[in-house]
Amino acid sequence: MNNKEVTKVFQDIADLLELKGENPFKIRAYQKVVRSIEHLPVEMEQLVKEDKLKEIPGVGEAITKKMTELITTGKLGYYEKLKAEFPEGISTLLDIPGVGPKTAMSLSTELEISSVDELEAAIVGGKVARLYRMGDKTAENILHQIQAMRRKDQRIPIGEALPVVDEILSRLGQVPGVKNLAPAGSLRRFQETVGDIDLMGTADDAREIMQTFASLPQVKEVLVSGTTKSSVVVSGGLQVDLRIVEHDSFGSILQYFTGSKQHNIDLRERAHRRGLKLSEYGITNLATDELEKFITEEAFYQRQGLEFIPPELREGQQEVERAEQGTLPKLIELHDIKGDLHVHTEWSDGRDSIEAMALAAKALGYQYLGIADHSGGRGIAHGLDAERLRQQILEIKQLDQRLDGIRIFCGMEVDIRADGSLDMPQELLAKLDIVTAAVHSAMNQSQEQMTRRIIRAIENPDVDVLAHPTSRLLPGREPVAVDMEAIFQTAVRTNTALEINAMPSRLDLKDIHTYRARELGVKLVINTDAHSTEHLEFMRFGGGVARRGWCQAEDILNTRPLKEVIAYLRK
Ligand code: DGT
Ligand code: CA
Ligand code: CA
Repeated sequence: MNNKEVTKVFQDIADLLELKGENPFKIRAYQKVVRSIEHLPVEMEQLVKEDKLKEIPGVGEAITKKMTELITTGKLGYYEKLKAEFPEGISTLLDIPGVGPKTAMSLSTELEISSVDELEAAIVGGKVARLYRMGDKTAENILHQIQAMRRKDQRIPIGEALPVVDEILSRLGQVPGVKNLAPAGSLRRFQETVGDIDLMGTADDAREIMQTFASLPQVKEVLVSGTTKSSVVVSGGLQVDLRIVEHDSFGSILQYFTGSKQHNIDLRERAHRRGLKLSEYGITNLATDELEKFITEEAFYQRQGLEFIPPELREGQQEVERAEQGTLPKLIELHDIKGDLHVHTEWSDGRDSIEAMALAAKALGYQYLGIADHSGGRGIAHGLDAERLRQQILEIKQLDQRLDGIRIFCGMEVDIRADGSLDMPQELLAKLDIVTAAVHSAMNQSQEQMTRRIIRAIENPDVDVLAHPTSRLLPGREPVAVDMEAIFQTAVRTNTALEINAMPSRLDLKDIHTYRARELGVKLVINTDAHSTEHLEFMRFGGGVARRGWCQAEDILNTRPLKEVIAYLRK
């Protein structure tokens, strides 16, 4: 049973306990567990084997027992019993935003609805609106939520969503009287995929910006068109919501809709203990019923005695606690990056020349660039054999002499063969400034084989960096089966750097792996894996992953100036 399936069961349990009207603390305990599992960098099956479930935050004796039962037998008696107390499919209904416990109960008892499809049919057939206290408007709202949920099921990689958002924002920014404009939601938190896009803004005249929004060329369908909120679907099926509020409330609304939901719940509970109520409108003093609005998020957090929490950290982990102590990390910024250590050229499957890549890197203000064309191993187009690598080294050295202001490293993205050996003679690898190793074939080896294979490569003294460690692709290709914890521990021991591959279809390491690797002291490097000069711009995506992994500049090798990188590579 994988972590996702375990999450689903514990989420269901929390929902059903809520339905039952159980003690909120108990429900909260299960919700916490769900969150912890979502952020777990290892498979729980492995933790069961190693008797380490208790190390998961929020997991005590009782939950350990339940998890063990579920993971080892595939079933959980407690869950089965709990489910039997309720009509079938009710937890599915609860997954729909806007459907609370009461509604779910009456839908399933009075209309015998047990699935989203049945609910949709019932709404369209007018049955739901006729339910006691329901009415047309509520029923229609649920229908919208179902449609939005379906659209959201196809999550879009952030690399596809961000350019669309940039374009929309630049157009909306031209509307007169628009003061603030920013993305919120998962996109702003830099999640690797987004379900929809949430935009926030303030304007003198909401109607004008809303009109512009609804008539953007990207818009395929207008779902809702109002003065405070509009929703559209753009090409590619992505839903985009725009909310416009008064200038003085921008901080409040941006904070609320940036989420995450878990982060907001943590904040809300903390505020409540201090006599404050949080909402999208601001902070209400419960004693006086006075509402305080916030122009900036900084002021919003400050009012609660908290340090500003960067969006990438707002995932309901330790961030509120750390903000209270004033011990949040100073996250890495794009301008901290001093070079890129993994790019391709026309020598293998890249588009541009070494010189063009070097000049583009220099134009970005970089101090160094690592050329890393493919080795000729199986399945890689135009990979270099030993002879061509020798020629390339010569050419790079000449070019490096000729070009001022940027150091070009001789490197290679060398293929890790199925047995963990490298696809290039040792005497040649020893000539390179930097060797980056990567898996490109035999991806469906067993976890044991794959782990042994990658560890052998990391232990190879010629290897400086392990590229895109899990080989996953977004969307579509699952990560290879590999024991990441063992990889991280080996990398620490051998002082081998692990790559955060910034290519939007990779983002590999991903956020939770980055978090764990950093925690263990693994040296990390953010590379774009650029196959053309434009791809050098992918660095922002890798930066987002690093920030979600709580990385500071010092955790990332390529924030170091040239001298330090050379020293590191010599070791
Ligand atoms: P997504 O769209 O699935 O990629 O993820 P988000 O985080 O963008 O979620 P979305 O679009 O449903 O809502 C945006 C943010 O708005 C969310 O992160 C927190 C806030 N929010 C929305 N609905 C609720 C709610 O019912 N309760 C709370 N506390 N916050 C909400
Ligand atoms: Ca969203
Ligand atoms: Ca949304």
